[in-house]
Amino acid sequence: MRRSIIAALLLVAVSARAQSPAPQPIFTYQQVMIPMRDGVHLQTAILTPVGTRGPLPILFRRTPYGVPDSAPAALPANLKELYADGYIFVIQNLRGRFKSEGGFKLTSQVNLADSTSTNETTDAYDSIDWLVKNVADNNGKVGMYGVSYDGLTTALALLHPHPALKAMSEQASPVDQWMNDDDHRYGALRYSYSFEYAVMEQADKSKNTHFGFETYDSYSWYLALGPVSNLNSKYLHGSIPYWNDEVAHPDYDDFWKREAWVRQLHSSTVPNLNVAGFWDQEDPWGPWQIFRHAAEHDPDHTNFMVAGPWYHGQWQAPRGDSLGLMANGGHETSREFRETIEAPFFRHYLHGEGEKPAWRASTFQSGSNKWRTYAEWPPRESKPTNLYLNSNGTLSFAKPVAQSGRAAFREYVSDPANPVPYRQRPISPTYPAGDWRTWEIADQRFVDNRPDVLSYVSAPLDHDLTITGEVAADLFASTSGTDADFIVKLIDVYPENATPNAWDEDTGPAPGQYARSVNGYELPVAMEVRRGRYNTSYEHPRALVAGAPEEWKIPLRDRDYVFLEGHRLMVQVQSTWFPLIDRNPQKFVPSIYKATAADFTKATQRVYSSPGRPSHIVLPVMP
Ligand code: PG9
Repeated sequence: MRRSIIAALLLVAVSARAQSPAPQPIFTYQQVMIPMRDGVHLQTAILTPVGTRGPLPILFRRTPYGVPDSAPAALPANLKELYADGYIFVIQNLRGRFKSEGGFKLTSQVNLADSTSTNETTDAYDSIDWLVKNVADNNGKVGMYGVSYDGLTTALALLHPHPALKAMSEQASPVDQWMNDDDHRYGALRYSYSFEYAVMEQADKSKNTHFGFETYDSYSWYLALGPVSNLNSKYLHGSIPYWNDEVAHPDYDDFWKREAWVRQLHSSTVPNLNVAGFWDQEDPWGPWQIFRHAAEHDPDHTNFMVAGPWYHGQWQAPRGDSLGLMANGGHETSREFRETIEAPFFRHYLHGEGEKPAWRASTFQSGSNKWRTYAEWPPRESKPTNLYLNSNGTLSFAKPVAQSGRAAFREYVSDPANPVPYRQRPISPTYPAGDWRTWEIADQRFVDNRPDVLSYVSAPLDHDLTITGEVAADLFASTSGTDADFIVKLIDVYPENATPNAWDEDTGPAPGQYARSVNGYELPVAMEVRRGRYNTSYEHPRALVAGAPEEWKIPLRDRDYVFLEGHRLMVQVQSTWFPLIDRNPQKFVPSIYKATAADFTKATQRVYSSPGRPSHIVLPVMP
């Protein structure tokens, strides 16, 4: 009896579903080949919302990753807010990718002085010109937007914008691939990423290629490979042009300076909402530089900065209620960003409705877990305050005093044959991006007890400590070798009785799993590497003097973070971070990319803590 009732109910449900009308298409789809000034045609998809009346603005995105070949059956979560306001969405493959004609160079070189050249700036210009003249029912206003490469192609339009380009939101755009974006950090090669990425984009024009590692743990693969030069001799054989360029140009030469397109930007040419993630594992730095360059001349205040607790692009995830182990105090930061910042921004400039932002910068501040707005960045009230590394392994705001009989340094042996992994092994390949996305938030206890990692810890804080602005490390350090890397991490150590966090829908496993304990969690707030050969000049590397202490200034980027009462601060120092950063041979050679296995040597690194050599972190402390 019971069974037949259930069967009857099921039958009703099934036939109700069968009778319910098929879902209505939300977009009409069109694909066109748009001509550029040199006759090259670019593959472009146009998605027009069904059933809208009256002309609409265009939202334009330019990508190397492929355009949709049909209209989406359902609205992607990140487009909900924009869709509600009404836009024609246009997505274009860059030249040389998929069915777009021409060659894909994977560089952002733009020579404004050469009127015959084509590049991403001219391609954006020509495409917008075509779109406003040819797309039905557009209102003559175009916005550009996109994350990472799509953010870069957005930002490059700033250099010579088409008059119809009325607003843009570059999100995680790189600006200078040698200095601090995907491929290097102040000249230190972001080894695994830049190699795997170049293969992904340049191995095959018609797809995104994942390099075939023979082992799951890429740490052991890269270590067994030996010197960087073996990548070409054993695997690539010169087939990936961008990788060839990288190893042909180790120093900050004209190749990289031309690549650093932001050097040509000195004013806010188009209203721009710059967006950055504080834990962005790829491009955390570029948006801040675009924001600062555009601010050089911004009389109408059209240049804005937004940052939050996000991995690369996480602000476009459905909710953003946590990042790894770090919860956001009940906030769905990604949805809130789109609803209250991104959509109103485009609504103001492209639909002429609502106000422009009243602030210059807005952040979601972790720790306090609150949205903040700032009239200027960094806020005037934030004061650079030194936090000193002491030779007994503590951290304090008091400068070290001379101590007779006690060594004013700590030391460790750095061995390129046994480098410190940058995240817990096994280290999966970068693509498809599984745990790569959240490694910057990983609990640092996994390296705490390594003999080649120094840890310095403060006493528990007796009040909340807010840092807002640029953080930096100022190390006094020496090596027994003639080249060296120093990696510095600023860490928030949670108390042992911290409250557990829930898993996040964007980054965590299936529902029903246990909340993760954050007791004693060592949460990295800022991390960076500095390569000794470039300590005094980026253009002209030089050998370090073995045993001679020198000052290492290591920028740790913009932050907005509250270390809560009861938490402790920690600083870790180490000299390898593998395979994120290639291994420094620790012996000076003209190019590390030509080093042989015999060049790699152990070295003893010292970090000083004396009145004359007071290693410290500079914290932008808010009153
Ligand atoms: N971080 C990627 C990238 C951007 C620009 C240049 C090279 C790589 C990306 O996610 O698109």
